[in-house]
Amino acid sequence: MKTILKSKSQELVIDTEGPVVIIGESINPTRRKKLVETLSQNNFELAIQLAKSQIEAGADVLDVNVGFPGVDDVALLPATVKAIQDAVDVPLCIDSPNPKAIETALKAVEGKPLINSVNGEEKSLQTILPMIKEHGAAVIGLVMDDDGITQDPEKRFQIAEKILNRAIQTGIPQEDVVIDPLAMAVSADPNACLVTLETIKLVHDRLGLNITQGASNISFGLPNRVELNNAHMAISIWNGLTCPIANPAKITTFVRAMDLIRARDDFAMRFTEFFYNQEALKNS
Ligand code: THG
Repeated sequence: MKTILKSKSQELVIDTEGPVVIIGESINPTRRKKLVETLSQNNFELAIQLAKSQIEAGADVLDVNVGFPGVDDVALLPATVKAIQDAVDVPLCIDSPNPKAIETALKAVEGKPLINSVNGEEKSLQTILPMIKEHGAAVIGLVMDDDGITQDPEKRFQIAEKILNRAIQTGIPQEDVVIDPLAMAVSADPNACLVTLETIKLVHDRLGLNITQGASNISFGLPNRVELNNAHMAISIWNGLTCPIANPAKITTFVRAMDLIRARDDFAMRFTEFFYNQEALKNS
């Protein structure tokens, strides 16, 4: 399955048979006080700096989230999208729980973005999917619905299937639906990782869709987060994860290793190229 995203002038393929695609998470005000301050003043310098540094660190797509208390995201999300697209040429993942902000951002964005997100709630399906169809975007489907979040992988799979079917009925091609199995903190629930890992496997084996997830969600509240995230990432990728939302500075080397091990990087070209690029950046 190939999901194609577009920036101003470039095309990016997320391919279930190809290398892992990294969606950079850092343009997100959670835990970034300085980003809240600057964005509140319509100052996009820090957001642009985060865009550039994530691309240097290996991001293929940039998640853009401007959610913080009191924000007018209906205005700020499209403005941020425009500022970032003036500065860099990679596809965007537009991240907001507010359908009105998604709509204004869809009108402002160039190319073909990934919209983050729709879920299995009736209201979400009815508001988001028509916008995706109208603008020819791709969409992330979160596997929760009007009954909330289930801990049964088979039920999470059924919600993924429902989202896919509703998207197809709306006229959205199946390849433009990317499923998020809802990775959550393993400190709060011992089964949290097993549930999502099994959901990834079911969605991969039965639907063949591309799959994303927040790469660091599982390690909230715990030490040694990078090692914990990487152990979980290895199994997730092996089960069918194709495009994690992650901090590229912390994950790219690991992801390149996974691609090489899985015979998705002939002659270790990408693995070594990334190493030499990073060495050159260090010395520049
Ligand atoms: N699924 C989907 N979208 C998502 C998430 C998901 N969007 C938001 C979030 N989860 C992913 N994005 C972030 C952005 C920032 C941080 C984490 C996830 C973050 N993390 C570190 C922390 O928590 O301490 C700090 C920075 C770091 O260590 O690099 O700030 O699950 N569809």
